[in-house]
Amino acid sequence: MTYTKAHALLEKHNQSHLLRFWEKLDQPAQAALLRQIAALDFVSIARMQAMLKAKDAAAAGGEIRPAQVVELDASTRQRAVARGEEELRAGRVGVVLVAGGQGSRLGFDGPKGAYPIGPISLAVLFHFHARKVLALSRRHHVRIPLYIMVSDTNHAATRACFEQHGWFGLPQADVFFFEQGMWPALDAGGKIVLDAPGHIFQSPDGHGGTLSALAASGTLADMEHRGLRTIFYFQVDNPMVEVADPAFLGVHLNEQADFSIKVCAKRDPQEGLGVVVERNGRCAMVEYTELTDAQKNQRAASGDLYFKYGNVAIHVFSVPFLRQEACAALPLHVAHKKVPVCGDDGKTVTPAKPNAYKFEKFVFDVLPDAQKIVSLAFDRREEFSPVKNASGDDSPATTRRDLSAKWARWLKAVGVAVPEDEHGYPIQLIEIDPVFAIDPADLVVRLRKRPDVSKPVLLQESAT
Ligand code: UD2
Repeated sequence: MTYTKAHALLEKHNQSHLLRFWEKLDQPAQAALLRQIAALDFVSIARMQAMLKAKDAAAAGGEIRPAQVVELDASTRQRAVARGEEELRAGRVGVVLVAGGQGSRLGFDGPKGAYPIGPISLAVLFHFHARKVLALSRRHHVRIPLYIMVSDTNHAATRACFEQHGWFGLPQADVFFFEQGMWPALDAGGKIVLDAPGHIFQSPDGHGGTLSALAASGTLADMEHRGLRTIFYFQVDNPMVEVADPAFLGVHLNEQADFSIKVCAKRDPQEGLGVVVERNGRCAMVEYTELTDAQKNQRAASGDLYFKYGNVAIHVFSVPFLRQEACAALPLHVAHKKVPVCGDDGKTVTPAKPNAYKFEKFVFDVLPDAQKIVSLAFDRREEFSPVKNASGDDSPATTRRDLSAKWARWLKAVGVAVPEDEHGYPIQLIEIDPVFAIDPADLVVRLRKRPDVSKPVLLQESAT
């Protein structure tokens, strides 16, 4: 894009201030700014501006009630597992890991997936995700592509982490990175924020950006080309996830669903999990920040929370549904944030109070477009313990504790007594590399000698 074109475009959209330092920029900085301007998505920016103008308007209307949740009995589970395994064996399953977020709450300087979480090994989050994919592909003698969504801010560092760890044993040809979109922030008057003389402030467009990014990057076409039909989707911060869990895949397939969601009982009314609801005859997700206190605390006659089940962002998508939704104009979610701005003197200032609006799309906003959804209940002790905060709930300490407890249950299931503390957690740390075993059935085959549980137990591929 040339300066003249950029000038005309910005004038048309009332954003000419983005060029106000033009004369002071050197040539590479001018070129970089022109590239940023050329990539601005003015259709979405117009929606953001309209949203700011209407920001006091009522939220989505209509009464909400909890959506139906499926709980699997033993025989339905068995049928589901058989169906899911058949899909895996046929090579029709791919895995999408969303890892484009900024992880600011954890205060970790790097992609969240590079955070060391192994209770003993301190292996990184990506290790557990990637090696579950590897273990499954070995079990089913099939290639399972792993598609990782990154953003401009962490793409290079994420790739470097995979390279540094030898792709965690996966064939490099089966690991793909695709970049999500970046969006500018707007001030209260709808103007795009410049954070340096030659630079527009931008942040990732939310995990809802997965849908457009899959299509724009050619990833969706790759999935179709490989004959994939079923995509397992999850977030980077939860190393407990059962990647491509056959029971979940199978229920999704048996129900011919477009989109499926795993849900678990919320820890407490305030836990940061959205809830799946029915509103005006369609399913939708109401994010925790959008539930009122009365709704969060409401109780059913049983004494359980009325909105008992929370979404933990473990999903299955059918590939045709991803194609259908690739161009969907998902609703925007806005947050008032502290955004660095460039003053008239060209210096960057980070304000003490929120000064601008950031926008995101959420992947679960496709729900009302789905003809068929399944909301499947699971036991959170087995599959959910995310790393969100530096300390307290959902922190590295609780995740390592929960991982260790899960693997101790596997040891017990194969007949190894594990000493526990008064809260039922193993006294010694336990860690099992997914490639050593991905479930107790695997463990019973792989464990040649009883581990000494009076010391930390680390079971890895080379161990016998
Ligand atoms: C999310 C869900 C919440 C619950 C919880 C479970 C939303 C809005 N809320 O809360 O309902 O399911 O997770 O742990 O999703 N990401 C990107 N690109 C982005 C933004 C996020 O890839 O632009 C990824 C990020 O890397 C992470 C995941 O999405 O893997 C979740 O992001 P988050 O930590 O912002 O979500 P959180 O904890 O608010």
